[in-house]
Amino acid sequence: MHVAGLLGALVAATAVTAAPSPKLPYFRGTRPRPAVQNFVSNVASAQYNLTDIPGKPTTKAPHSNIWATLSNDEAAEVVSFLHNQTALNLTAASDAGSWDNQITVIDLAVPNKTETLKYLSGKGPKPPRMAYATIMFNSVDEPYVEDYLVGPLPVSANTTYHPYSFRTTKGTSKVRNYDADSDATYKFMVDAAKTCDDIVEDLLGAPTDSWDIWGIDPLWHEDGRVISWVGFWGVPESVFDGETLLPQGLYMKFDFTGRDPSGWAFLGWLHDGIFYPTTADFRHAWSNGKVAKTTRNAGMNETWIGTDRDGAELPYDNRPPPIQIAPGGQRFAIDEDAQYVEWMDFSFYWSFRRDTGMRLWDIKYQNQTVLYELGLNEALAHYAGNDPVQSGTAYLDTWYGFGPYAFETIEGYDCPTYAHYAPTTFFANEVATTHRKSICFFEDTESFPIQRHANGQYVAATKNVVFKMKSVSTVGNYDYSFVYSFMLDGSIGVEVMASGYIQSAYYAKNGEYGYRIHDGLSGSMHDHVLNWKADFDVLGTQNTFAMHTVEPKEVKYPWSNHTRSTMHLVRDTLKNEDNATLHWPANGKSMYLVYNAEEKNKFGEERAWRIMPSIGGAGMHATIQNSSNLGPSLNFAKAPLYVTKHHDSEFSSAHASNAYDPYNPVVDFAKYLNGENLEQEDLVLWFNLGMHHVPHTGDLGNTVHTTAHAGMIMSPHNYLLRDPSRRSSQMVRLNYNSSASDVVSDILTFGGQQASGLFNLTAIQPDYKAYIGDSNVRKFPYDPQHPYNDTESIV
Ligand SMILES: *[C@@H]1O[C@H](CO)[C@@H](O)[C@H](O)[C@H]1NC(C)=O
Ligand SMILES: *[C@@H]1O[C@H](CO)[C@@H](O)[C@H](O)[C@H]1NC(C)=O
Ligand SMILES: *[C@@H]1O[C@H](CO)[C@@H](O)[C@H](O)[C@H]1NC(C)=O
Ligand SMILES: *[C@@H]1O[C@H](CO)[C@@H](O)[C@H](O)[C@H]1NC(C)=O
Ligand SMILES: *[C@@H]1O[C@H](CO)[C@@H](O)[C@H](O)[C@H]1NC(C)=O
Ligand SMILES: *[C@@H]1O[C@H](CO)[C@@H](O)[C@H](O)[C@H]1NC(C)=O
Ligand SMILES: *[C@@H]1O[C@H](CO)[C@@H](O)[C@H](O)[C@H]1NC(C)=O
Ligand SMILES: *[C@@H]1O[C@H](CO)[C@@H](O)[C@H](O)[C@H]1NC(C)=O
Ligand SMILES: *[C@@H]1O[C@H](CO)[C@@H](O)[C@H](O)[C@H]1NC(C)=O
Ligand SMILES: *[C@@H]1O[C@H](CO)[C@@H](O)[C@H](O)[C@H]1NC(C)=O
Ligand SMILES: *[C@@H]1O[C@H](CO)[C@@H](O)[C@H](O)[C@H]1NC(C)=O
Ligand SMILES: *[C@@H]1O[C@H](CO)[C@@H](O)[C@H](O)[C@H]1NC(C)=O
Ligand SMILES: [Cu+2]
Repeated sequence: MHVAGLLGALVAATAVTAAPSPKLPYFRGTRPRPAVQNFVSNVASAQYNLTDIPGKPTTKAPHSNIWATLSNDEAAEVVSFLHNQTALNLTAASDAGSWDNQITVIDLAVPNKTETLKYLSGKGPKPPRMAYATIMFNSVDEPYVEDYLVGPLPVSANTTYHPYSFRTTKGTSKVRNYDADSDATYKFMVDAAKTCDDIVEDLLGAPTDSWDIWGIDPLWHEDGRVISWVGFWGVPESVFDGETLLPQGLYMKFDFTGRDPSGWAFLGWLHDGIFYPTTADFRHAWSNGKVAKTTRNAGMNETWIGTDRDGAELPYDNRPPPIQIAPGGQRFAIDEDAQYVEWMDFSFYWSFRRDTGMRLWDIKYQNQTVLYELGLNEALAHYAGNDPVQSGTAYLDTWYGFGPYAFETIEGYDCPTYAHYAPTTFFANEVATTHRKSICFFEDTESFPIQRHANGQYVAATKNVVFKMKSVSTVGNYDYSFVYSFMLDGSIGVEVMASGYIQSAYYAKNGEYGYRIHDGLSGSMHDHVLNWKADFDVLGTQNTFAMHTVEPKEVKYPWSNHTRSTMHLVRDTLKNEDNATLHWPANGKSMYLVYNAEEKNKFGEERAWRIMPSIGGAGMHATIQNSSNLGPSLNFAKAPLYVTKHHDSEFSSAHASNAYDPYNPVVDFAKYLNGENLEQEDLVLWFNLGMHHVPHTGDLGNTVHTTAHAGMIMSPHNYLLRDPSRRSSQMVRLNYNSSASDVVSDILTFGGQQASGLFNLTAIQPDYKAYIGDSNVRKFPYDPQHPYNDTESIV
């Protein structure tokens, strides 16, 4: 077989020479080619019997996961410890009213990198387990929220608690809570609305109590007053919670300054662009027929609100589509206890946070750390509109948290049925909540190879097997899917995709801020900006950020008397944080690299990692640079990428409490950019992914992932001496001779296998009866009578 292959190859070369194509480079057709050399070492191959798929590999993490979420016991101890501190005057969360102090969130206070690196290199003790608790101090006239650091854990005589200010730029995590009385303010709004029940019924077709009334977030501050604008929203009567598609175009303004309801005020009605400062004005205009009736945004039960199959069936669509299977079983190893995974040349630890969801730690490639930390910091959805509710809305989603809404994924839809699933737990309001199967890990074979090539004698290709980690958070109306990918060429991908219900505007006079997408509906334009921390440690912590730019140039070469207009490569580095606010260059002309300047490959080039957007040029930073809504809380979102020098105190670009008082943020990201040197320092990259979202009719019923999708990719760049995907066995080379009767003379498989045998698809069908989803296991305080409870909806 082998000898025949060599002969066949020679004949093939001759055959191609006979018919050269003028469009091909010369060597393809005209230059005689050497015989194909089969320089192959076949890897020992295992035979998989598909009725006997091997079990899941496990592994032992090199060290314990010092970033891991608190255990239930740790969290319970923190609650008990804090309740024992009489100075805090805490009320159990389950009994707390709006005038009681209570613990809202408990999470791990992630150990400082400085101490962690000492520990990991064997030069320091294991960092102590520390927790932080966010406490709402509501028993006072000026209610506030503050984080407390509690530790070390487990609780002992050495355990202390004190205000946690270290990771703030404000000098304190204390932040005024202007929304402590939301139950009372809601009643105040409804009472005010009811005074115009007849007008509401006339204009909207149903009286006040048929509608939901809610509005801007965060609360507005105007002339020293706390202002809320609210609108009327339809309440879908079906299972589909498309309330954010049902704004009614009627708005009310309130002053909710202070805690004494006698100091609150109703400030006016707004309808069809006309503001009525008093109810009397509104009633007077209405009685005189001066309040125009505009097209209703109706349809609480209509199919356009829902997402069920609708319309004529598509051709052949009653046949099952292709699905993914894993005939060889799981090809990666997990240490469940340590939350640690190994796939091919990669390994990393994961953790989960109430504010930001899943997070990756100590991502190693070929046994070398590449990223110390990789994870989301904040997600912004900044709206605009002709009406005060859309114009007044700018969500900072960590306030709601990505953790609480990371519900169970759907097998066969979010993740293949063969995925490995992990649960997640968060601690809020003194309850530990676990969502099973809320993170999935799986390999995915892309429909295109990672490599291929052909000539007249052979064709070769390598399967593009990608390892993915995914979780989905449904934060109210929107569903965010987060995916981390690891590839055979060493690339690491970060992606976010959005779906779910848009938040929309009433159509009238909103044409400048969105498209009219239904009878009475405008898609409300908004920017999504999601900020990630990528703490690179490329071959050590001393790193430099370089920009290698392709630039046009006029060159006069010594070998020519004529100047040529050509291009060349310009190498530059970031000197300091004063110019570390970066944009992705027009026409992709710059390569952004992170390397240790001391670590060059044998050709003298720095062993770098490159970072670049991979998917979705739909928007990488906020359009609004000076937001009236958010002030400095938007500072992380002004540019696509920032580089800073690492500090333990600069833990995140945002803080979940910023939304309480955006103009006085606990963390103001701009303060991280203070001129520090960036050459051969421990660098942190902060990048944004996002979308300028101007919803169109295709966003009904839900936004689709196709275009609501953005990604970043980080790839080795001169880091190795050649493409590492050559190590994969999942490749094929066919030597062939198109003029021979037996065309393919050699099939080289390198130990890779075509799966063979019978695969039982019935056995891998998801059991949807077992889905728990948003119902979840609550553990502390554990109520055996009610093991499952719904997470409170935020809409
Ligand atoms: C595959 O495994 C099944 C169950 O272990 C066994 O009955 C069958 O003989 C095996 N087939 C082959 C081809 O090894
Ligand atoms: C809190 O006080 C109670 C009663 O003194 C004690 O039983 C409990 O152990 C204390 N909790 C902690 C975490 O110290
Ligand atoms: C403690 O909180 C309660 C409300 O839970 C409040 O009535 C009381 O005044 C507070 N005590 C102190 C000393 O602040
Ligand atoms: C990190 O270091 C700071 C400064 O030494 C210290 O105050 C803090 O307790 C450390 N740990 C955490 C979790 O912040
Ligand atoms: C408390 O701290 C001291 C000094 O660091 C240490 O010797 C002791 O073992 C600690 N006690 C406990 C219970 O952790
Ligand atoms: C809407 O649908 C729900 C559930 O399907 C039904 O109970 C309700 O009566 C419907 N309302 C209208 C107005 O059709
Ligand atoms: C990584 O370390 C493991 C265990 O020490 C070793 O077996 C393996 O060869 C190393 N891999 C590389 C790429 O250096
Ligand atoms: C450039 O021009 C000079 C003068 O005409 C000539 O002598 C020389 O050979 C030329 N050089 C090249 C590289 O063509
Ligand atoms: C960055 O700033 C330094 C001086 O602070 C300057 O020398 C350098 O050219 C700047 N680089 C860029 C890319 O702006
Ligand atoms: C930002 O906007 C405010 C009004 O919201 C304005 O007073 C201020 O001058 C603006 N600042 C800049 C730098 O544009
Ligand atoms: C396929 O799997 C189903 C469900 O596990 C099982 O009932 C059935 O017997 C299997 N069929 C074969 C041929 O093994
Ligand atoms: C769970 O829901 C039940 C009602 O179904 C309620 O009585 C109970 O207090 C809830 N438990 C928790 C921990 O929220
Ligand atoms: Cu959107």
